[in-house]
Amino acid sequence: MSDISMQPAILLAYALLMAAASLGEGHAPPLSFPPSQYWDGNDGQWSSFHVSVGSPSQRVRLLPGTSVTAGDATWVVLSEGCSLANPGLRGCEDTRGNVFTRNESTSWSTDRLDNHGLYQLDTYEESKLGLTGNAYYGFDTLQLGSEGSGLPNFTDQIIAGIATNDFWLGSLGLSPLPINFTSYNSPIPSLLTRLRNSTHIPSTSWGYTAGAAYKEPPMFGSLTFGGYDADRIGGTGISLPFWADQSRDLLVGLQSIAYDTLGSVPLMTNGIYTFIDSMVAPMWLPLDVCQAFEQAFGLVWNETSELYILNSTTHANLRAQNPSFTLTLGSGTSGGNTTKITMPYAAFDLNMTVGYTSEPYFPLKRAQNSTQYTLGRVFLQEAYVIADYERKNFTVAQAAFPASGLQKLEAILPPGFVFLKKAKLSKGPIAGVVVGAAVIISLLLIALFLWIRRRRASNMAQPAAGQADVHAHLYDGNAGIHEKPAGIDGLRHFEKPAGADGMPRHEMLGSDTFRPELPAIDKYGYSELQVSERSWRAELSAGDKHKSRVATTVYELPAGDVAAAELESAASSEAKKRDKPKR
Ligand SMILES: *[C@@H]1O[C@H](CO)[C@@H](O)[C@H](O)[C@H]1NC(C)=O
Ligand SMILES: *[C@@H]1O[C@H](CO)[C@@H](O)[C@H](O)[C@H]1NC(C)=O
Ligand SMILES: *[C@@H]1O[C@H](CO)[C@@H](O)[C@H](O)[C@H]1NC(C)=O
Ligand SMILES: *[C@@H]1O[C@H](CO)[C@@H](O)[C@H](O)[C@H]1NC(C)=O
Ligand SMILES: *[C@@H]1O[C@H](CO)[C@@H](O)[C@H](O)[C@H]1NC(C)=O
Ligand SMILES: *[C@@H]1O[C@H](CO)[C@@H](O)[C@H](O)[C@H]1NC(C)=O
Ligand SMILES: *[C@@H]1O[C@H](CO)[C@@H](O)[C@H](O)[C@H]1NC(C)=O
Ligand SMILES: *[C@@H]1O[C@H](CO)[C@@H](O)[C@H](O)[C@H]1NC(C)=O
Ligand SMILES: *[C@@H]1O[C@H](CO)[C@@H](O)[C@H](O)[C@H]1NC(C)=O
Ligand SMILES: CC(=O)N[C@H]1CO[C@H](CO)[C@@H](O)[C@@H]1O
Repeated sequence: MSDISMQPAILLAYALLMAAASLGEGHAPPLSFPPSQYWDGNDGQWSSFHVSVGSPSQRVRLLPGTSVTAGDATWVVLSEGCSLANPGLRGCEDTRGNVFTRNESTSWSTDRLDNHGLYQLDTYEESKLGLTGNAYYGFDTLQLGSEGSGLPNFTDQIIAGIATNDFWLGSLGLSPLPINFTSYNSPIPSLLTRLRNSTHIPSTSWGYTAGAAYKEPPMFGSLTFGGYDADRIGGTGISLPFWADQSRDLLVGLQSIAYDTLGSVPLMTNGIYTFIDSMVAPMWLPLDVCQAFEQAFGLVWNETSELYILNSTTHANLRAQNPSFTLTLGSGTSGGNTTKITMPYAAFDLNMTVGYTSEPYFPLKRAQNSTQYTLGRVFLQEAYVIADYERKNFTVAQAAFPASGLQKLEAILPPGFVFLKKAKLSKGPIAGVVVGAAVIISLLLIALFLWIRRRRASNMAQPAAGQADVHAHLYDGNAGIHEKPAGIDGLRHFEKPAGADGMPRHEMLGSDTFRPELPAIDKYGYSELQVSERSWRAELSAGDKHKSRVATTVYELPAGDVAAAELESAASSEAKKRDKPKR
């Protein structure tokens, strides 16, 4: 706090400025980001949002990414995501929400990043689910919506160009966390932070529901920055503080799952903590819960593809039965305040598309352990989530589906803003100013303190341990189902690090709840050629929900041999099998 006491004059100036601003009662209105009106995805039909990147601008369709770690950058699918990851797939670019071609943007820049911007994605949480990838990071102009939409635009926004098939569409990260690269000496603000800092929105917050293609008429997703759309919320829901582990902020107690068939037994009775994450589609639930689903609906778990593919009989039966599911959420795993989210079977009636084949599947996954318990985008079709990063709490409520066009935007004001107005109204003008100034000064002190802490806690990136090629991740199967004949571009090539200096270093977040922990890759290194993402991921996964996370890490990958390709060897295929998680 010593820096603070040294700057009273600056603080006073700020206080006066803020008081003047608040006298005008001026705050930015919430920003409603209209959906693209397209349904996209290979694992369901998801309501995407237009973002225009580069100059001249290239318009892509992205899905909002609520993951606080993976959401620190805007992900766009690169043209390599089709040309190299899915060569010959007709319509690939369109099904991936349009691709971004870096060399066609004059404003694309990787100057301030090492290694032409090739780094590992920040999939800290998603890697626990076996999802990861590399990206070419760079700075470019980013316009929300289409060019000329009047929505905010930013130059020099951090963009991650992906090609991995683990994430079929790009992602509009909603995280307030900055991203830090080893080669770049200051944390790079996220899109949400820049919206807030440029006073486009009143606070660092958002409200989101994924939309529901199965409604009649279909309802697109709803995304609001700096507030929420009250018309898309169906009940009071439940408000919870962020989880202590910063990377699992949207952690909620899932107390039970039941369905409405007469005489049915509940599918889940022992509560768990689950992470809400729109970066993935399915729900990862404990084995016994999955088995209850299997028994109730005739689902068959495929160990190879790790999917519940429905044959035509099972699918027809499910449709005929048309169960309605009720998820009871609470702050804990039992008791306390709860809210119920009901979901029709239609929300789970999705298709998995691989190549040109599309098959109905049930979006449920067997979790290996508690670190994997996740409610994905499927859940967000019927749930509305509001995240307030300034108060560090969030709300989960049943989503509502009003007649199209209706909207009731509510701003979330920064803490203290409302109080200031009240003080001014309820007391005389002089008292108001005095109280206001006192409040402002204490808020500023808190804010400055938090800001300093946050700076200390900023995430950190380090060079990757191994030689890895971006193409290593160009073709990683979605749960193995995209597994490709060996040797086209499926190179997954990790070599041993050149030396101790090649090892990743991780700087921890400044949180006092933090428990230092190094990812397993530090321990094992890349000691062999790896073709399997899965084996590598399994080692990467670290910690459980009770431990804090390693700081958001962006691994730098070495330059060179980008176009290399290698045949998948028999030995490495075996390694893949061997390394599959055991059940
Ligand atoms: C961009 O790169 C691709 C492949 O590397 C090339 O075919 C294309 O002509 C380049 N486009 C421009 C505008 O340089
Ligand atoms: C970008 O935003 C600024 C205001 O923030 C606006 O003046 C400018 O016209 C916008 N540019 C485009 C291309 O929309
Ligand atoms: C916010 O904006 C101010 C100037 O308006 C700038 O000095 C500061 O670095 C910005 N903070 C972030 C996190 O971008
Ligand atoms: C499981 O999935 C794999 C890969 O899609 C497929 O080849 C196999 O036939 C499936 N097994 C069963 C029993 O359906
Ligand atoms: C579909 O799957 C169910 C459940 O495993 C099985 O009983 C049934 O025989 C299968 N039907 C067909 C047509 O394969
Ligand atoms: C339940 O909610 C009410 C108001 O929303 C709150 O006052 C109370 O403390 C909550 N109880 C628990 C156990 O969280
Ligand atoms: C899902 O797959 C089935 C069977 O392949 C197909 O008939 C149906 O049209 C697909 N539905 C969607 C929405 O793609
Ligand atoms: C956060 O907490 C405040 C104070 O308890 C409450 O008024 C607000 O509704 C909560 N916000 C969310 C998004 O849950
Ligand atoms: C949880 O399961 C994953 C996948 O099998 C594994 O990699 C990880 O080490 C496990 N974590 C714990 C804490 O057991
Ligand atoms: C805030 C913060 O941690 N910034 C770090 C970003 O990375 C550079 C290079 O390692 C560090 O010097 C900064 O301290």
